[in-house]
Amino acid sequence: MLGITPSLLWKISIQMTLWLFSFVSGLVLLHFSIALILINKEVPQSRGMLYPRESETREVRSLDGIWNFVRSDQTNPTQGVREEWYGKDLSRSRPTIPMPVPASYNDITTDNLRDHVGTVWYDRKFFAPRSWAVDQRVWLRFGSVHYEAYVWVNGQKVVKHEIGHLPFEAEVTHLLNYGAENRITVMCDNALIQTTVPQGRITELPNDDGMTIVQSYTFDFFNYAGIHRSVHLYTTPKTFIEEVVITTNLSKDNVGGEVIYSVKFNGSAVNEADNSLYVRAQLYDREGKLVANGTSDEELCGSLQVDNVNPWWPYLMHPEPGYLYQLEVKLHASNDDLLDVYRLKVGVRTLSWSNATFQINGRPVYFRGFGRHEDADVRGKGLDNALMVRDFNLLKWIGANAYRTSHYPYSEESMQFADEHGIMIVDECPSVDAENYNQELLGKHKSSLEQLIHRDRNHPSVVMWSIANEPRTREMNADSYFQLVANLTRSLDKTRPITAAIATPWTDDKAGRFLDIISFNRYNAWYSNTGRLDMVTKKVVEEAVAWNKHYNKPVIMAEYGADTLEGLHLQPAYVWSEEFQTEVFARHFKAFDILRKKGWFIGEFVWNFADFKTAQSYTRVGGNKKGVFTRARQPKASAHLLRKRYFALARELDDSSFPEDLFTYIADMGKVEENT
Ligand code: BDP
Repeated sequence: MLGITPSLLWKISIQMTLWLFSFVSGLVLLHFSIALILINKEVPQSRGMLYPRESETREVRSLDGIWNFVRSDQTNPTQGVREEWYGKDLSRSRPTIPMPVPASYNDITTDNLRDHVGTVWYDRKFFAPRSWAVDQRVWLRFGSVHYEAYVWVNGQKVVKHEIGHLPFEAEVTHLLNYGAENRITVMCDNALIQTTVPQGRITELPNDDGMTIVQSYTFDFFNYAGIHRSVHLYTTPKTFIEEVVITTNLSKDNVGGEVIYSVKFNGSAVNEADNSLYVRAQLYDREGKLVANGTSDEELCGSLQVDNVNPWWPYLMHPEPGYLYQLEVKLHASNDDLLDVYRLKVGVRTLSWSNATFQINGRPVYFRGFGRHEDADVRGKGLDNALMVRDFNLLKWIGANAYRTSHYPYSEESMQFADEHGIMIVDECPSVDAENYNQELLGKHKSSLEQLIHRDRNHPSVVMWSIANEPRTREMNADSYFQLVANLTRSLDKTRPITAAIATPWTDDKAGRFLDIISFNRYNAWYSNTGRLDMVTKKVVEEAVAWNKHYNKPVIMAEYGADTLEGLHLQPAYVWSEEFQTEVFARHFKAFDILRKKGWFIGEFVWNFADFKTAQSYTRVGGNKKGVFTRARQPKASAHLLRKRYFALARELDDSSFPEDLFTYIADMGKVEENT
């Protein structure tokens, strides 16, 4: 067994203890007792998990497709483990239904699977070719399973992973039947409690049939669950490249580039004392021309010099944005035998920041972007290439240069796409609305950042780490908690600044001093002074100035917006109408232009890119409608306005030109506008 029963019981008992405690002692006492004991403990270090890529030494096979699926009885989540459902085909324990992978399971069926709380099971069969039995290793890798996953192959336990949106893998060489059929079984648990990231609560409530289990959470997006990203089998040689870490530099004039690499290998086939393995690193440009090559030192580190380098630039900041080289890493034995080959894309760029600016390749950046969600009809948070490509087309159409992966890590495929298209990413971990700071939560929060940085450290598109969204930073011990989280983040990556999207008023905030860049979320004319368009501009300016004065750091407005029902038109503007959203944006633009002149205001991010699903609530009509695009990815009126602003900013700041269709011809007026 995987220790499942104790783990699940533990989750539930912690939950109940917290409830009981808060009931008896009141919340203040709860915070006190939990908060006073925060200790800085080491977090487990991730290993391996290079994105699966084929090469002359590696094969990759997808296990995506239709799997078999069973939902457990909500009141008996551990039954399948006790009865060892993983020991045979699931269909022999329970009737199964078909379930697509990757996808969230919630919106696939027509019954109430959507609101199921607890465990569900998946299985499928696959063949392992005979050729894989010889002289290599086989790995099983999941792009992400939300929230907690337990995996068996042929009835044998393989791996357990907690925290959604992040990859995990295990070697399965010894568990496979080669030249024969194999079975993979996955149990997935979506329960969120006070010690998960993000947090939630599970309560037992009376219903018409007796009692039922209810999941609640404070965050504002639906807790979609299941096997969300691709499942791969891949092979490596016995001795293989396990890690590649890249950093890059540019000369002052951006003409000379440097790619610094560090490689780790793993392999029992190599004598421990044999430190004469070496790496041959070769860098190719877009045309496939070799531009630099070198051999590592005995630590498997080295650097490549690139003359007349093409730096990685954000979209619209340069005529050739998102320039990527290909780095070929070859691991050789001391006798020159080629052991393993791995290739990855590399963008050469530098980042720097101060208390007033953020620069890429020595040029100041002004972020024009979005908060987003991985969310769509039917597939929920499941990876969908059609949707991903459509979203990037829309980002470029609207002239955005950045987005925040609110409120969790997005797919590896989308990170690669952002690299290629020059879209800057504020990369956020899954901590949202953190509260009741406790030791267990701290450990998992830090681990989520460790896993995120391990996964995303080589992406040129990642320009900032966001360590939380809207944590309750006025609470007791928010300061020591965020100091520990920020310290860990900095210790893992010194090349990127740290931010967090904060909604606590600056007067009460205890986390900002540990950040490099202050991001704040505020909904003027929506959650405060609803409908009052005359109460936006001044308030935004005042708040941004106050944050800057208080912490003396660059400031970003990370969220602003208004729910908007597509097709609802009301003049004069009235809440929920397209006119209102457009007006709210315009009032913010005015504030941003006042703030930009101050120098330290470095970006504006609309909430949200597209409409998305939330938990059911009387404030949400079919979900959150603050999208500039509908959930089907069609523009609302505000999208056309935002497009004009983002391209106007790009022209003013980055000297880029307008797309031909930016202004619709009206009369001579239109021409005048075009020429200014
Ligand atoms: C902010 C949250 C975001 C919500 C948004 C809203 O960061 O997740 O969706 O409010 O209410 O506070 O629309």
